[in-house]
Amino acid sequence: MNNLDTLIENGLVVTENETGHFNIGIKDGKIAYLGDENLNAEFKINASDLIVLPGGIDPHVHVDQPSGDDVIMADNFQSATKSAAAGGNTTILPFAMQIKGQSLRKCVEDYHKKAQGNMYIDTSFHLIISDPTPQVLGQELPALSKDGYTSFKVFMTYDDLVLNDKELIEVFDVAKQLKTLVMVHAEGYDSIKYLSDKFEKEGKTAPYYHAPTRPQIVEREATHRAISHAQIVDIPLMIVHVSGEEALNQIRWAKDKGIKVFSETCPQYICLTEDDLKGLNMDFEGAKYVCSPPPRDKNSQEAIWSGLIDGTFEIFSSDHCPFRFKDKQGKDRPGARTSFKWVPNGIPGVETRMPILFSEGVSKNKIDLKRFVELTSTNPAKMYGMYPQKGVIKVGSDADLTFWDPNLKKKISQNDLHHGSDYTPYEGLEITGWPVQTWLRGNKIFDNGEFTTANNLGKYMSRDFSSF
Ligand code: DUC
Ligand code: ZN
Ligand code: ZN
Repeated sequence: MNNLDTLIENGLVVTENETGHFNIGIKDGKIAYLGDENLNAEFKINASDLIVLPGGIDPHVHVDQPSGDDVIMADNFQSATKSAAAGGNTTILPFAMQIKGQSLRKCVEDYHKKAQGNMYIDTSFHLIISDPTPQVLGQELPALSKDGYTSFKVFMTYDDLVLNDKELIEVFDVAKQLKTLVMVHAEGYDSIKYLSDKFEKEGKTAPYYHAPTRPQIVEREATHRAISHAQIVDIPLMIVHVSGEEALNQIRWAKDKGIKVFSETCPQYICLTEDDLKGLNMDFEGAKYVCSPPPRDKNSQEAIWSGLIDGTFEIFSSDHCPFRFKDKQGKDRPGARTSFKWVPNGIPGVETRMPILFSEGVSKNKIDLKRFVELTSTNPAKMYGMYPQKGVIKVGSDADLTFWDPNLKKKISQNDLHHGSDYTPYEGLEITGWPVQTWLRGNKIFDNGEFTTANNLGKYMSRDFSSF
């Protein structure tokens, strides 16, 4: 073999088939060797105290997404990908969100303009379909799927995004023809509307009331409805950001029947509860935790863990959707202090997703390293058509690697994070096990708190179809 560029020696490595101490050889940005030989290389790195895993793939993040007239998302592509890299990720999948009336192609072009030259790590877009016109369904989606946009999200709630049942079924039908994967935001519009109006009339307007106006039953009903529509059309479905036991039970029910339903959950559903939305004393502090679906209770956290442990969930994503807290164009937008309805929905989390699952899951012996890798990297790669280029340490794959120090203990602190938000909902959470280096296609991009490459090494990836 020609000289390797780099040999990473003796780390504890999770490969496709086993977990053990191996040497990883890198040549031209790809993994060129995996084994125990001591080959020649320009650079040799001793990783014997570290765990070396495939770079994280966060398949559910929102970046620079229009969020209403007077609201600005806290991250652009530069800050989001920087923050993601520091959190051990080498690929993110943000959404290109269609605004009603807009051509999907134009929407995608706009996001490319924002991302181009501003990516620390690799990036690929899902589409959000808010306006399934005959032109979108008949021409734009087929053309975009050919160009590698092979997944899209639809919403069952929000005034500007909601699709009715007929529209959902029509989109599902097109997905079937194109073999693309549909992601569903499952919360029922009409029940949320009824409950929010009722709570507002009763003067219950603090940020906390975001949670009881979107209770688990609202998510459970929509999850069941989406699954039923998918069953009628006969397509696989991805239920995103599952928050609690009730929706999870619908997914288990469907899987037991042999219906192809996949699902993801997120850090907020194992670390936060709806009590966090109460803030200090039912005050505006609770807005820091407003996201949809909202965090639930301790029982639901346990249920979510059971799904992470037993394999029900395929993916652990962040649903990073950052707004600044002390900002009139963020959580504190006009009207937000008069009703929970106006508080922007979403919390930051791309940098803390993997440390949280490592610490709460691996360090506390709830899941092993193999399952950690599946949930945070391999399954996202397979689900969204990037495997085996991404998501695995294997000869021929991109040399996207994260080095973990399993013994490093540190509390999560806003001061240490790189996102554009001015707070983290996980402030003070003690973490055991941090990513200390991130490598993108053979380049060390992050090393113990320092960024070691330029901010434009990331590439846009067009994707294959899901191989799940
Ligand atoms: N859905 C998301 O996926 N992210 C943030 C807000 C929302 O409703
Ligand atoms: Zn959503
Ligand atoms: Zn989201």
